[in-house]
Amino acid sequence: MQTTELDPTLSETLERAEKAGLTLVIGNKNYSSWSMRPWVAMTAFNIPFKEVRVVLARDDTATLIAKYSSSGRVPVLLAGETAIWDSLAICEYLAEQFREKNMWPLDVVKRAQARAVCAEMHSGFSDLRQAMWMNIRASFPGKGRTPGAQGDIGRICEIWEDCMAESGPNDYLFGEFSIADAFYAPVVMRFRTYGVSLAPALQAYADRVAAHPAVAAWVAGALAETETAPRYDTYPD
Ligand SMILES: N[C@@H](CCC(=O)N[C@@H](CS)C(=O)NCC(=O)O)C(=O)O
Repeated sequence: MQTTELDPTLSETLERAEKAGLTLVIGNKNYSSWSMRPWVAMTAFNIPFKEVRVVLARDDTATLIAKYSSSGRVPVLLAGETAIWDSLAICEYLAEQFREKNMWPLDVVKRAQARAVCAEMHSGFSDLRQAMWMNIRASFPGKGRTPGAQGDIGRICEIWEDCMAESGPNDYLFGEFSIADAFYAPVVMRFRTYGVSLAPALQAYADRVAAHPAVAAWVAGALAETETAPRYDTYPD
C-alpha cells in the first residue's frame, strides 16, 4: 500500500481504503499515460492502494488485462468486488468515496471548469496522442509536430493560460492540486520528451506539476522500469 506519515487523516483513509480493498491496475509507468492520471491523483491525495502493473505491448498483455476488466484497457480500479475501468470514472469514484479530500475544486464554478478540462483531455487531443506518445525516458526534441498535434498543443496552452489567469502565480490549474492537474500530468511529460517550448508562466506550471511529489514518484518508477516497447522507443524519420 502507498502510505505517507504526513497526512493527519491517514489512519481513517487507510482503514476505509483497506475496507474498500483498493487496487489500481496500471500499465508500464514509462508509457501508460492513462494509468498515470488516477495513480498520480491517488498518490497526491494520500489514498492508499495496492498497485498491479501489467506490462504493455507484450504477447500476454491482453490476457493479463482480461483478468481484471473486459474493457481490455488499463487503468482499472478494483474496489472489493467492483472493477471500475476508465481513468475519469476512477477519479470520479474516488472523489465521491473520499469527499473530505476535495479532489475537485471546492467552488462549484471551478469544479465545473475542472471537469470540463478533464473531459476535453479525455475525449480529445487525439493528434497529440498519436504523434507525441508518452515515453518518459525518451528524448524526441522537435518530433511529432504534425499540424494536428500543433493545434492540440495550442489548445492545451490556451486552457492552461485561461486557468492561470484565474489562479495565483504559484498555483495549479484551479489553485490547489486537483484531478485536473493529474489529467494534464501526462501532457507535461510529453512536452518534456518532445521539447515543446512554452511561455514562461506555462513552463513554470509544467515545472510545478513535474516537481509535485506524486508526479515525481511516478517518473521515478518509469525511470526504474526495465521493460521496453521498441515501437515507442525510437521516432521514425
Ligand atoms: N479511456 C480509457 C483509455 C485507456 C487506454 O487506452 N489504456 C491503454 C494503455 S495507456 C491500454 O490499456 N491499451 C491496451 C494495450 O496496450 O494493450 C481510460 O481513460 O482509462
